[in-house]
Amino acid sequence: MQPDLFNNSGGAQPQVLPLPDADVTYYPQWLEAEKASVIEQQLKDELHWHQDTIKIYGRLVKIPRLQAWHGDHRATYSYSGLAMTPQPWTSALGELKDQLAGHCHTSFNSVLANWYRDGQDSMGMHADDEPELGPEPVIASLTFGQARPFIFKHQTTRARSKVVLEHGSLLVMRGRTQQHYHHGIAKTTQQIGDRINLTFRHIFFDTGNQ
Ligand SMILES: O=C(O)CCC(=O)C(=O)O
Ligand SMILES: [Mn+2]
Repeated sequence: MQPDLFNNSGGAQPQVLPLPDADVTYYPQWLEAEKASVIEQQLKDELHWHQDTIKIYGRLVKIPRLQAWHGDHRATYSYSGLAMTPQPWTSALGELKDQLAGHCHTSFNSVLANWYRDGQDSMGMHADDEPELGPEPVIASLTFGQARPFIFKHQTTRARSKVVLEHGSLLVMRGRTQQHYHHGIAKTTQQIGDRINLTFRHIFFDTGNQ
């Protein structure tokens, strides 16, 4: 069992997570619950959801969740060996992007959406360290629906810890977090509801028009 990084006694207060070599802040209730529920439904209805197949040890397997990739036209991105061309911003995604840009003092040009349909949907441990994200990416992660533990694993010490990401919460990872940690969402045998997560990112291009 991983120790919890967030002690919820602070209510809606943001908390810098006590992770060595990282810069991660958790904002519970960044979106008010009712507003988050309205947006969750819009995301389910409007995003370009699909389930990709990837090759693992020569075998084709479906990834255990639905995904959608939206963003500026040129924000092509490769993820687990898949090249993804973004769908256009929906109005819900565009509004969130602008709000998050103000909040994080940075700009985002794309968002990866993941829909975990139940406890068997998951995301393996990984870092958001693709070269097109730059050396110290700012990743803004919004959660809707079922709360699930987000696990961190330090790359050198192997220390594991977790924060339960709640409905309407925001997690912002910056600095050298991706260089030092892997993160992921584990499967669970518990009967749980579905969850949508959005990770807003900035993709850099080599054309000079960043
Ligand atoms: O679902 C989550 O909270 C994690 C998503 C994630 O790590 C990613 O999209 O790269
Ligand atoms: Mn990630």
